[in-house]
Amino acid sequence: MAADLKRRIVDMCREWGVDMVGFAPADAWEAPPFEPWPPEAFRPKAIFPECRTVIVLGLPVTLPILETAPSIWYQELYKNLNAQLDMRAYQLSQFLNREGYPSAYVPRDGYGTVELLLKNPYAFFSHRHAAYLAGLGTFGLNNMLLTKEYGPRVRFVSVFTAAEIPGDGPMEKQLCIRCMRCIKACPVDAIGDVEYPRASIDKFKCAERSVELKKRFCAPCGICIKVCPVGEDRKLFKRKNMGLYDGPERDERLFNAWEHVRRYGSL
Ligand code: B12
Ligand code: SF4
Ligand code: SF4
Repeated sequence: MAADLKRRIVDMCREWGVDMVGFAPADAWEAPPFEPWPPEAFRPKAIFPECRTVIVLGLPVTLPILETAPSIWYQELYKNLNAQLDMRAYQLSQFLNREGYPSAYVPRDGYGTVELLLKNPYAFFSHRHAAYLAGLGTFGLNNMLLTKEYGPRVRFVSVFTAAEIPGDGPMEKQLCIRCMRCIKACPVDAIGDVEYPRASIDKFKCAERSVELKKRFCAPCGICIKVCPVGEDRKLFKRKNMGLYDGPERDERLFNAWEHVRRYGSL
């Protein structure tokens, strides 16, 4: 019964074009796999007491678009993915409600405006931790969840449901290869503390940069996810050789194309 429901959810998501789907038992939050871990009030059962399973959906950030960041192109992709994630998560929660399992989705972000984050840089629920417990990936030094398929170039959304569905995770193998590219590339030195299995970042420095980029119509920054070598998407786009960016094989055509994009539609 539970396995059948799981299959129906996965099939429905595939039809929507959402290939990345994971399931995490709500109880998994109560046994922190590492510290720091989201405090009690930030866990699924505290927010939605009926919750038994958290279903996480992920959509990839297209690498060649992200490479132009900060740019209007990446900003538009970011908005597009956000809208799709929220829509699919809502639809999934409604499907589950119709099936008789009380369910509610959590929006992909959950803050009014980035300026608010300068005072309080938290959301009421963390999709990264949900994706980790759902077996979709592991934390990288850039503080993002790295996936096998797209490295950190995935955005997530979650659905809380009373349905008890078998879980998928967490993933055993650490995906971050500790190359330090994200740390070196951050323009405001926001990534510093390199304690494994996850690093913490200076959320305020990063949020300040986002506020500045927003005024120029090219937020968010995204540099620490574009420079990460992890992800099979690099194969498809022939970007596995990181020397294309900063080695002797540096591809000038790419740099010219990014500069072109950045000259238009933003300040
Ligand atoms: C607030 C926020 C930001 C802020 C703050 C940064 C941050 N790292 O939290 C700003 C604007 C700076 C930001 C920037 C970015 N973000 Co952001 N962001 C969020 C958001 C809305 C909430 C994160 C959160 O508060 N989680 C809740 C807390 C509990 O988790 P935590 O912050 O990890 O807290 C831990 C520690 O800080 C510690 N802790 C220590 N003391 C305390 C005290 C308290 C009170 C708490 C609560 C915790 C705590 O415990 C926690 C557990 O380990 C999430 C969406 C979401 N709702 O999950 C997206 C999200 C994390 N962002 C995302 C992305 C991609 C980015 C950017 C790359 C920008 C971009 N889109 O291009 C950058 C990358 C910055 C970086 N390297 O971390 C993605 C990550 C996808 C992935 N693959 O991992 C998310 C999940 C959005 C999404 N729906 O996909 N982000
Ligand atoms: S999003 Fe930009 S400013 Fe924020 S941590 Fe990543 S590289 Fe640094
Ligand atoms: S850029 Fe390197 S160090 Fe940073 S998260 Fe990716 S693999 Fe890890």
